[in-house]
Amino acid sequence: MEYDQNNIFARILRKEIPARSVYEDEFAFGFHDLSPLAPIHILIIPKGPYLSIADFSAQATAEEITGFWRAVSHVAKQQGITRDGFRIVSNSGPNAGQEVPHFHVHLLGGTSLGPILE
Ligand code: DGP
Repeated sequence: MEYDQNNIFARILRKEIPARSVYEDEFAFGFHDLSPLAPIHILIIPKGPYLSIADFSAQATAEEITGFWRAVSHVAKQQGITRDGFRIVSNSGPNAGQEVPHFHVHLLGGTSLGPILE
């Protein structure tokens, strides 16, 4: 599948659609999920055009990969959830219910999250 330059997160990165930003640097953008599933539910996306975690891992530079995961870690600290704990989820493809075809991680915290699958 080709990367769709007009997917929602590409449009958010281009500031065509507003988002409640919590973090931005040259590699990553973090913003509140529109439909939060936990008291803290932040989406973190790389700035490059990657469909999924597999594409990101295969195609991004080492600098982009490092920068992205540092940003994820930074946002977890910024949100104050490192002491009590948090969860990172990345849906990839239809079986996981990936809705937006731009690689993203969900950072979830602020409560006891329960088992990963219900
Ligand atoms: P996923 O299923 O992993 O592709 O989750 C996509 C998430 O993106 C979902 O939790 C809802 C969120 N989302 C979809 N559209 C928007 C949007 O326009 N703005 C924001 N902030 N979040 C969105």
